[in-house]
Amino acid sequence: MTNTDSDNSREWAAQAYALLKKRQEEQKQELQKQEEQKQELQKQEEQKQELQKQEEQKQELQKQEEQKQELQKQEEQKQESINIPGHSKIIAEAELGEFDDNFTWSAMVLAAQGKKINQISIDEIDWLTKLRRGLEETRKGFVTELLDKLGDDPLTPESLDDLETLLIRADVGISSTDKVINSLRTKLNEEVVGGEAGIKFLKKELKLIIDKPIKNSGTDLLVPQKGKLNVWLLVGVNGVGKTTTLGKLAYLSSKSNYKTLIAAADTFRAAAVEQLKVWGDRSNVDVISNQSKNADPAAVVFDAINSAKKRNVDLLLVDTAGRLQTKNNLMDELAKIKKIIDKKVPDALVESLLVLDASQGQNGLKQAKSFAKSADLSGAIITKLDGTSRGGVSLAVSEEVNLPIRFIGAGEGIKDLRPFNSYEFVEAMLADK
Ligand SMILES: Nc1nc2c(ncn2[C@@H]2O[C@H](COP(=O)(O)OP(=O)(O)O)[C@@H](O)[C@H]2O)c(=O)[nH]1
Ligand SMILES: [Mg+2]
Repeated sequence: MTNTDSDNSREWAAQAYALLKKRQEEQKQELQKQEEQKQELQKQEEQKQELQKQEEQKQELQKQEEQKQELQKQEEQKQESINIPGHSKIIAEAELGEFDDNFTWSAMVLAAQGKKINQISIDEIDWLTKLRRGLEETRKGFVTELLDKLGDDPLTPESLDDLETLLIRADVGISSTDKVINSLRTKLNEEVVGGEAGIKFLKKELKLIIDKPIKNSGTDLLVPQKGKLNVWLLVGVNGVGKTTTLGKLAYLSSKSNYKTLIAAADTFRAAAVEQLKVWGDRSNVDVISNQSKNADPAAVVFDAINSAKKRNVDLLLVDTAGRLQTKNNLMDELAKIKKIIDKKVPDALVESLLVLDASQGQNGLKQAKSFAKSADLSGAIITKLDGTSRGGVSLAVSEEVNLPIRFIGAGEGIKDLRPFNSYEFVEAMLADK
């Protein structure tokens, strides 16, 4: 190898080395870059995780805050229900009681109306139990004696006399009693009627009397009609249960998804508005009122109709005053309220429902008659059927005042009002235990 050759080869090697070194350097740099990028990514990943963790913590805190608020709300509601004995704002389904005679009877009444097992609710059982228990006093002076008197023997003209007395005593009224007794007498002339068959026939006759005004009205079950403003006026003398009934109706209505509004048009009783607000609050229904002294009831209704129109309300429930002493004024007032409704919403479906306290028996019936004469009534609501011996007055209302019974109340709780069902009523009134 010549010098030049070796020089050349050294040169080449140096160049190669340099090249390799450069490549290595470049690779190193590349690796470092990748490493840096990796670290960067990792850092980003960690930051992301950190952020996520923070977000989760935030949500957790928010959840805790919400839970705290919920607990606080529940506590307030509990407090509130303590303030108002017998009522709770969280209205749960009734508790299932014992499997006893009450349950069996209630279930049988439901089954007899074609209800399937999976359609029965505890609330329904609860209500029927209440109704049956409520009518116990009416029954005591009536069915129990009747059964004793009838025994298993066939009905005789004498047992019809006894039945007549018992019906009158249960406040069924003379006219209804005559009707039932005459039908039974006719039947007796045609065939032999045993005790049990007699009761069955009696139930059928009583149901016919109650059903007549309902059939005549063309409406079996009163419910608000969608797409129109339904206005239900609750009328009746003081203390019969108008405001309470209105509260229960607001609950039923809003629970059935009707947009509901209350008009506090009893402007004479200072506490009436407060009483209504408590009820409205329990079923999330707003109350339109005018707190100023001696506010005009018709003006409250005027405001309520405006609100109802704006809010697309289905059912406007109107509480009215019931001072008996100034009956003429009362009737004028009702007429004025109706006029306002007619003028502002001519296509509204107006119901004037007379509220009657069953425990007042024939006295209540007298009121009903005088109201029916002056006010244009379309239906009746019978209250306080719990614990009265005068439940029979419902029949007198149907027969003598010719009003369809639309709802019945049997207790002071929010659920203690139901649409009237003549079958259930007669079964409860004549339940044999
Ligand atoms: N036991 C019982 N009490 C009732 C019933 N309905 C209303 N009451 C009570 O009757 C009283 C008068 O009721 P309220 O609604 O103020 O009557 P209003 O003057 O007609 O508005 C109140 O103590 C109610 O709790 C019911 O169905 N059963
Ligand atoms: Mg009232």
